Amino acid sequence: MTAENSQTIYLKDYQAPAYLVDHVALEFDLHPTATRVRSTVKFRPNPNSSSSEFFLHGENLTLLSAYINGAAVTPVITEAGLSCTVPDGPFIWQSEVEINPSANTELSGLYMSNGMFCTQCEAEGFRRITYYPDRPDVMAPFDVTIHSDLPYALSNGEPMRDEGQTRRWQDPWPKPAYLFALVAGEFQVVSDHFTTASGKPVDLNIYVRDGDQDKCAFALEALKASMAWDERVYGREYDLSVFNIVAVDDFNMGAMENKGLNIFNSSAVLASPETTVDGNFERIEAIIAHEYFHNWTGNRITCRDWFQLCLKEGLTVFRDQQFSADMRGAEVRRIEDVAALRGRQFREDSGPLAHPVRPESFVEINNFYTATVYEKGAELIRMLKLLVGDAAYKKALDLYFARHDGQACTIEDWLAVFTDVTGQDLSQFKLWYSQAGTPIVTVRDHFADGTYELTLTQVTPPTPGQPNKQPLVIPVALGLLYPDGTEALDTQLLVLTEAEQSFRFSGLHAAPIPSLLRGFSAPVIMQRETRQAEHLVQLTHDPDLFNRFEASRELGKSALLAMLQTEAAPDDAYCGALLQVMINEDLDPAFRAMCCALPGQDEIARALAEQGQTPDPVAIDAAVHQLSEHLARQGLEALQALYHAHQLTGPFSPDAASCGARALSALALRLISHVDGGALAAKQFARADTMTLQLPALGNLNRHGQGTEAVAQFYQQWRHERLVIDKWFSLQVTTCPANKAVAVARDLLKHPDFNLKNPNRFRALIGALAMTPAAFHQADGSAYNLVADQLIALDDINPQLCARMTTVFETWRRYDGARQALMRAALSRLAAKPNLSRDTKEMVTRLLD
Ligand code: 0A1
Ligand code: ZN
Repeated sequence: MTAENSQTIYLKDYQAPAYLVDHVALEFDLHPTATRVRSTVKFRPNPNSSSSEFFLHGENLTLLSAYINGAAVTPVITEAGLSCTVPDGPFIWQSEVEINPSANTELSGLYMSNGMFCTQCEAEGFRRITYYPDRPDVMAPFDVTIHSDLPYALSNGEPMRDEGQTRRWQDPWPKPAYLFALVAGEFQVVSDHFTTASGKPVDLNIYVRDGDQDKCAFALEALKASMAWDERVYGREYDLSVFNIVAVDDFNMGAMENKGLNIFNSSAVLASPETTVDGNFERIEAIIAHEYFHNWTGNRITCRDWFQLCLKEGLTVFRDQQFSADMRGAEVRRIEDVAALRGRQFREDSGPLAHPVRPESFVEINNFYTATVYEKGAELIRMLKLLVGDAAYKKALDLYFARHDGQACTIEDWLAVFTDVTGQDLSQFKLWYSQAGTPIVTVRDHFADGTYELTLTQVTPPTPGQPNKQPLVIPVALGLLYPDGTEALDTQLLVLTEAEQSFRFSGLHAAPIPSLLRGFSAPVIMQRETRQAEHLVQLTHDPDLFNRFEASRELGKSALLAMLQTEAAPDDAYCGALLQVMINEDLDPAFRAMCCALPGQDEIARALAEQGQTPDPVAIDAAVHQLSEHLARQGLEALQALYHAHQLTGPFSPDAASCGARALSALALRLISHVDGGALAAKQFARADTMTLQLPALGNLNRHGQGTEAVAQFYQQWRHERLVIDKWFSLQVTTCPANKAVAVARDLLKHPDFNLKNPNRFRALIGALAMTPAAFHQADGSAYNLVADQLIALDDINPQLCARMTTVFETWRRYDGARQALMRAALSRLAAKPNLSRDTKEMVTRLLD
C-alpha cells in the first residue's frame, strides 16, 4: 500500500472546468430521514476549456429525476457522480434527489445535530446534497427555497419575504458550492446591529439552543470589533444586510465561513464567565474574527483548487493574528502564536506527515487542513510583509482585492500583486510554498578588535518525497546587546538567501550577545551553542519581549535536559531568574505568566529529538514535576504574595489585562500546589464563582491526589452544561498520575455522557489522553491501544475526525524501539480494519511509510 495510488490528485493535473454556472436555484423539502433537494442550474460552456465532457459530482444521493432544457435525461451514475450528454451552448439542468440527514454521522453535507438541520460543505460536502460541479473555481449566485415547519430556516445571503413554512434566501455574490449553508431548527436568537463605514446597516444574529442565550454577548462584541477592524486596517466592508452565526454541538472543526451564514462549533462561540475559561474567550474572539475575515479572503476572493487552500487560510490566519495582537497585545499574542506553531506545525514538519504549505498531491483534501497550511501559511505572509515593508504590503493587498474580487485564485496570483507593487523578484521566496520541512539555521560568531562577525548557515532536512532542499529567503531580525544588558545595535533585518552568509558589525566596545530572530521573524529553528550567561542577560534586558521569552525557554530546556541527561540538580540560577521576572511589576502580568511557565513536555521531547537523542516521556514528566517543586520551594513566599496580589475584585471581565492577572495568579497557584499539596487550590475551588478560577483549582487538586470529591462535585454542578462536561472529561485524564490515565480513560469511556459521535466529546477524552505525553507514552503501550481501539470504532462513524486524530501518532519515530514497535502495531491494527475509510487510509499509509 502506498500513498500514491489511482485516487491521488495532483496539482500539475489541474484543468479548468468544462462548464461554468451562471445561476443556481435550490429547493429543499426538509425531512430528517428523507429530504428532497431540487436544483435548477444554468450552465454554459467554459470558453477557456477544450473539454465538453459534462460531469457533476454526487455522493450518497438517490436521483429521482433529471432534465436538460425541460426534457428528461438518464445520466450515467457512478459512486463519484454522474455524466450526461448535453447540448452545445448554454442549457438548464434540473434534478431532484433524496438524501437522509439523520444517517449522516460524518457531519459532511446535510446532517442533523440535536434535532436541527445543518450543513458542512467545505471541502467536498456539497456533492452529498445534490449533483453539482463541486469545485471552488465554479462560482455562481445561489437562490435557496426551504420548505419546513421548523421555526427558523436559514441560508446564505439576503432573506426574502417570509411565506409561512417556505423561506427564501438570495445570495447575490457568486460563490463556490463549498460556501453554501443551510440551517433549520428551533433556536433562540440574540441580535445586534452594525453600521458599516459607508453607512449601511447590518443585522447581526447568533442562533443557539434554548438555554444558551446568555452565552452570546461576548461573540457579538467580538464580531462587531472584527467588522470595524477589517474596515480600519484592510479597508474591507461587509457586503450583505445580515450576518448570521449558528452554534451547533456536532461539528468537526472550529467553525465555517459560509457566506453570510457562519456555522460554529458551539465551543467556538458560546461563552460565559461561569462556564468558560479565559483561554476560551481568547479563542472565541480569534475564531469569530477568522471566520468574519474570510468574507473577503476566501469568499469574495476564493481558491482556484484545493491545492491553493493556504491562499485563503494562511492569509486569514495572519489577519486574525493581527487582529488579536491589536486586541490583546502584540508581544504576548506573538509568543502564544509561536508556541502553537512550534507545538503543532514544527512537530508536523519533522515527521512522516510533513508536506509543503501548498501540497502537490492528496488523496483526501480534508487531511490537508493542517497546521502547515494554516499556521505556516500565515508565517509566510508575515515574512512577506516584513520583507516588502508595511506600506508595500498595504498597496499589494489593495491591488489583490481590486484585481481579484469575484475570482478563484492561485498562489501565483497572490505573489504577482507583490511583484507588481514592489518590482521584487519573489521566485526564491516562492520556494516556501513548495518546500516542506523546518529550516535549521546554525549560528557561529566571532568577536575581535571591535568587530563582531556572525555566520549563519541554513539547512532544511529531507522530508517525505523531498530528499534535497534549496536555500530559502530567511528574514532574520537581529539586535545586539552588551553583556551589561545595554543595547549595542538596534533591530536590523538580515536577509539570508544562501546556504551560508556572514555579517559584520564594527565599532563595538565589547563582545556582544546576539538577539536573533526577534519577534520570531521566520519559522525556522535557530541553533546556537547554549550560553547560559547570555540567556540570563537576555531574560532580563532584551528589549524584544519575544526573545526574553526565548531566553527563558532555552534556560528551562537546558535545566531539564541536564536533569535528564546527567541527573543534574534543578538549576538554581534559572529558578532565581524566573522568580525575578515573575515579581517584576514593570512587566505585563500576561507576559510574566507566559515567560515563567516551564517548557511543555512535548517541547522537551522535541528538543531532545532535535539533538538526536531519544526522549523518555515518563522521565520528562518526573523531571518537570521535580523542577516545579524546586522552583516552588525556592520562591514560596514570593509566589504566595504574587498569588494574593493578583486576585481581582469586581465583576468578571475577559479583557487582556484581567486575563493576564489571572494567568499569573494561576501560575503561582500551580507552583504553590507542589508544596502545599493543594491546600490553597481547595480554598480557591470552594470560593470560585467563575470557570477561570474553578477549573485550574480542580486541576491542581487532582494533580496532587486530592481531587476525588471535587471532581464528583464539579460533575453534579455542571452535568447539564455540555461544554463544561467536555472540560471535566479532559481534566481527569490530563491531571491524574500518568500511569493511571488509561484506567481513568477506560472508566470514562463507560460514562453515560461519553459519546463517540460527538467530536467535542471524543476529543475531550481521547484527544486529551493522546496529547498528554507521559500518559500516552506509557511503556506498556496501553494508551496506544486504547486510542487505536477508539479510532477503529470511530472510523465508520466519522472518517474525517478519525483521520485527523491519527496525527497523535505522528512523532512515533522519535521514541525508543519498544515504543516505536507498539505504536506501529497500534497503527497497523487500524490500517487492517475492514472497510477503512479513504480518509484514514491515507493518513495511516503516510504515517507508516
Ligand atoms: N474553513 C474553515 C475550516 C473548516 C474546514 C473544513 C471543514 O470541514 C472539513 C470545516 C471547517 C476555517 O478555516 O475556519
Ligand atoms: Zn479559515
